[in-house]
Amino acid sequence: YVIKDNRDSYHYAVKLVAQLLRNQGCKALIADDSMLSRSLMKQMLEKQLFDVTVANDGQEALNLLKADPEIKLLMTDYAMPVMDGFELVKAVRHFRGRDDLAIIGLSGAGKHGLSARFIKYGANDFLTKPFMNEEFHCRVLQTMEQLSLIADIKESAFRDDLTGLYNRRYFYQYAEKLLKNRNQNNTLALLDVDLFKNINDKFGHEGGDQALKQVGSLIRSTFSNFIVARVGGEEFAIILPEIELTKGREYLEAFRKKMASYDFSISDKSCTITISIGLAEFQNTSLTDAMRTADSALYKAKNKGRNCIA
Ligand code: GH3
Ligand code: MG
Ligand code: MG
Ligand code: MG
Repeated sequence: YVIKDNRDSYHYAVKLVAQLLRNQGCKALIADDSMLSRSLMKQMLEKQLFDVTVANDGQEALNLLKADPEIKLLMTDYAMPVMDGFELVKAVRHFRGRDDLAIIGLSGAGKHGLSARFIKYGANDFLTKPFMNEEFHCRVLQTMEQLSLIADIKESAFRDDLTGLYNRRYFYQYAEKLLKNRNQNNTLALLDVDLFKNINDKFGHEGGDQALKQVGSLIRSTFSNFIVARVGGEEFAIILPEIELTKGREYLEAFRKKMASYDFSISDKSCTITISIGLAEFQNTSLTDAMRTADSALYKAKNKGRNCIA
């Protein structure tokens, strides 16, 4: 049905199908006091493969949004009992940013200035009721496409492209936030490949890259439930949330051994690679401080002769 409406543009249809695939399983919420309007929009959003929930007023919608961070699209009417569309948009933007939730405001025709106010309060777009089906689909599609683009940009900004791990930027920007307001101890591990210069000398820079990729995927698969980042050339960091130092040390010691006996293959030649590890325990303190502690522990591990933990 959606495709039929877009017979005039083949390219648009292709783009649309790509976005529909991304919409699949995505949650959308409709806030509207008119039953007719709710069921019409629900049908239309289901055609775009959304998993749709409805609310009769702004307050009900706000509660649903607070309870479910998986909702990615909000379609909201202006005039509703209890809480109107403007208040809803204003309130929801306090905890759901434009990079995380798309909002389209709606209202009956003939009320000037509503569209501008919706947008000022944080909506991404606006539709006048009664709307043309094709316009409804185009606007929803475009708004969701923007959300997807933001997700793609974020993904590439926060990933290290050699290893596919999170990068330093992600580590410092997000890891700290994830740990805030938790009252338990966390362990931070800083891992540095031993004598990596020798690997580069022996196998060339490309061989060195292959080694880093393999080290990265070994770390990632072993610590799949934790936050892992490549924080420097041949340096990796792992956060083990709510895990005490003694326990953390056990995990890292097991990993150190696993790595030391692992058979790496670089340019079809087998070789061994070892790492030195610095640990720090922290609670609510800044990650930068914990990194400083882990870094001086790492320095000790190197001095102790490498392939060990401090
Ligand atoms: P140590 O045991 O003391 O850590 O010795 P090291 O040789 O590993 O120490 P150092 O930190 O001095 O050298 C790290 C080297 O890693 C230097 C740099 O050329 C290399 N390196 C950094 N990033 C990359 C990368 O992305 N690819 C490759 N191939 N090499 C890298
Ligand atoms: Mg209404
Ligand atoms: Mg280093
Ligand atoms: Mg090194």
